[in-house]
Amino acid sequence: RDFVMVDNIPVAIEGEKNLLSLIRKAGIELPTFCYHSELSVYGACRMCMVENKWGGMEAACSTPPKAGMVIYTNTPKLRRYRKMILELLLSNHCRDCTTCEKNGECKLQELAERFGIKRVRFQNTADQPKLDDSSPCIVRDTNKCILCGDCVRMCNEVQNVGAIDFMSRGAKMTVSTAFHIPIAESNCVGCGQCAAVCPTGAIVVKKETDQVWAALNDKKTKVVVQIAPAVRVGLGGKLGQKAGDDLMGKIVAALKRMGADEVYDTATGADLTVMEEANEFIERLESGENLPLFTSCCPAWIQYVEKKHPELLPNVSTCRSPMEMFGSVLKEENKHSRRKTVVVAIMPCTAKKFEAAREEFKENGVPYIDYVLTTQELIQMIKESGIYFSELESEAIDMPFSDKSGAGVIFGVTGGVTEAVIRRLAEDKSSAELRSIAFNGVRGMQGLKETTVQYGERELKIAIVSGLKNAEDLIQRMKSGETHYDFVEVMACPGGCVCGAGQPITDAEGKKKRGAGLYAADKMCSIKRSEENPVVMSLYGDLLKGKVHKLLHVDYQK
Ligand code: HC1
Ligand code: SF4
Repeated sequence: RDFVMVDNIPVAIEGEKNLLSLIRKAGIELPTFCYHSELSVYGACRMCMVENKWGGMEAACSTPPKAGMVIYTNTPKLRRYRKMILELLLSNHCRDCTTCEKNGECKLQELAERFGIKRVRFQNTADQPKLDDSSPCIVRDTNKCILCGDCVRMCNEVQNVGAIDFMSRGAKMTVSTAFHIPIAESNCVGCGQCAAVCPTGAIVVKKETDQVWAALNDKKTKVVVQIAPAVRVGLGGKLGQKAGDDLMGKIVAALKRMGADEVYDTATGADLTVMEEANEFIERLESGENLPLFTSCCPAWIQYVEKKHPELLPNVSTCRSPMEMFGSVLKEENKHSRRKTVVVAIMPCTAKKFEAAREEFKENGVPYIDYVLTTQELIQMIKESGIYFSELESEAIDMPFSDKSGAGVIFGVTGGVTEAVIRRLAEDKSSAELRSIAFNGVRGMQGLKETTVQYGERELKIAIVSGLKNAEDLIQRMKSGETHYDFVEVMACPGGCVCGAGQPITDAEGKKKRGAGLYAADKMCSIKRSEENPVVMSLYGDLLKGKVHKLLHVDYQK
């Protein structure tokens, strides 16, 4: 077999595209800042340099493995080289680590510690640009940028947005929006994926924990919380639990201890979405108008359509996202409450913060959702409160909205919305049919999935995309007439909400576990279909009477 000698040990070549993967397979954690398997190879940080048998150095991320290669990963020359890079990076980097949002999670901090950097010999001569906190989703601090370009490639290659790019040259080089405009005024869609790949604190998720603590501590305020599908499987790795495990019961218990008055599951809102979206889809199939129907749950996707393809707005479902449907219901339910009601949504997503602040989702200037916390912020609050999360006993969701279906739960993974809608449309309600829907091509973390379903006489063509570049490619193929669909599910984050930028950062394996966790949670639900959820039925018969349009729909075209 072909192999490479890595530090005098033969390592077989098994299809690795670069030396870096081969070396990591051999159990050596080669340091990198700018390498991400889902992004193109940039080779800028030079931390992954290795030495060959002649004493020459090459970047492991951009060198393909060849049989017979002899390389060394930890020589005195390499250690000196890596320390020098770190020292230079630290020299013009803000070093207020203890108060940095990324404290404890920063790659630069981690590598400085790992390589024993104790002093920095160089002076910082760079300008100190101001913090850009104009966006409701992310905060940019260029003082902490190490120019690895991860955010630029994510925004361009994976999301096709191009809101940020390198500007200027040499020592003046920075990552910026066009003409240095605030990020909120750029074409950024708030997906937060740049923050998810940023190795330092240069781009972080915007935090609202102080406002939520204030509401929780105010006796005159009733705090009603809803928890998104993906959150329950996103905390695991961080709070001493297994990655991907469903921790909903413990989250409810933690929130109750922190002072939440009522805790609900956004999956109940997702059940309402399934009902409304399925109706809308049937209406459009009958009229033949505005097909394909694009899903509307993902606020970054909505912004993408608004900014790049406004001509497609009539095709976007008029359904509010589950978060907003449920938020409207919760505010309506509490309309006559003596205490002021604050609705907090805990989401895996940064763009939900933008969605909650949209004018469309306010009544008399008051938003249906007062605060959106990401999973990361929830973890922060649990840590702050001192709760031993592992030891918490699970608690149930509150009445009167305690029921949800498995269909609502799987919304949080790519393909989940489609599977939920197909469950609703299927005439056959047997468990064999449920299984066959699951094996019909809707599951899996691929960026594009296609399937067909029979609806009466018609064979419906369905596409499921995640990652906005994949959505763009699909739009172009539809526009050129190369393909057509009747229904298209779009989630901006590759893999769907489980991979949202508000979740703790994880690798591909961790993301898969989260997806699997939601399908396992679906299995544990006795109610499988949205239309079987008694909460949904009672809402239609009562609170939603005459208010379906007002509380569950939205017109983004206005
Ligand atoms: Fe999602 Fe959704 S699934 S958008 O990914 O439709 O954020 O989890 O809450 O609203 O239900 C996110 C997740 C979430 C909505 C639902
Ligand atoms: Fe680009 Fe998304 Fe970051 Fe905005 S939030 S800059 S769209 S990657």
